[in-house]
Amino acid sequence: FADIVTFGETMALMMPGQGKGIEHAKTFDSSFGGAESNLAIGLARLGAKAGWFGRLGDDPLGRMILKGIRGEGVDVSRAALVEGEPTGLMLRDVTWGRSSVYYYRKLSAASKMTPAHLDEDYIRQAKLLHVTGITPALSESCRETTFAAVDIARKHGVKVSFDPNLRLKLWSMEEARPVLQRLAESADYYLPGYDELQLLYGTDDFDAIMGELRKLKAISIVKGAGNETLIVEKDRIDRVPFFPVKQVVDTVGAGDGFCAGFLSGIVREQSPIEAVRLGSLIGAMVVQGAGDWESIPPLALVEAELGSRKHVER
Ligand code: KDG
Repeated sequence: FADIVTFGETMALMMPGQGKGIEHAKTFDSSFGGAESNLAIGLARLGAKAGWFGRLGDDPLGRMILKGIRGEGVDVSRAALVEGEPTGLMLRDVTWGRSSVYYYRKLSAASKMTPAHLDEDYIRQAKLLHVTGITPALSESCRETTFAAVDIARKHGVKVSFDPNLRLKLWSMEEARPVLQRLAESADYYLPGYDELQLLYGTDDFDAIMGELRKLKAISIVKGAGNETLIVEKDRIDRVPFFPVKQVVDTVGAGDGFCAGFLSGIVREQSPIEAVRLGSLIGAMVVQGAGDWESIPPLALVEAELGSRKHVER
């Protein structure tokens, strides 16, 4: 069983070797990624008991993914390999300094998830359930499943965290807005990026955005407002500066790494400020390596890093 439970689609991830674009590449590095399993792997590396579940095809890619997530120490006891349904795939490249993602995931095994695939006891025994805005973008039944999982958590007093992970390649802003709002309203911890909030509320006005967040019962952790993270509560805003980054290699996965750091702090009963500092540090380390989750650091490295930085409370 796991203290932090999450679920969603994990896809095979192919990236061209030798820094070429997909169109001209002859060889590809093979890995996998998905916001929720990236988070679960991050949590496991940081010493938390994390569980991930989802549906994968019973095909070579699905088996590669399941072995990979299990091998990182995540509990995958509720994950399923489904015969006759494909595993989703994504390709990613960087051309002319711009990173692009291409999805091949319509009708994947993951997109066929329904509320019947949820194990109520598994969610009930957790301290926290984490959901993202990617899962409800996959299909109508995935949307119902996301709401059903949140309802189960609420019913049993399990805390809920929510990262909107807005993916406009999967749905339009108009379709996404009411779903993401509803999930934000049910969350205890809401982890949007500032750019996502600008799109969600259709405004650049900082005070208006903060006003919207203050209506929520959640503590909002707003990533990337300038070079800092904001912790927004009803009556106060705290600001935590980003950690310096020597060289940005790949920004994908940084938000998931941040979330892993933050939630691992929260389940260890750190204050939101301490937990955000941990998240920030992990985010800064993740952008300095390639891949979605490969460069999430292990706990020992994080502790060494924190020890060398005086402004971090311990
Ligand atoms: O946060 C990183 C994710 O975006 C990536 O792993 C792929 O889950 C993914 C998605 O659906 O975009």
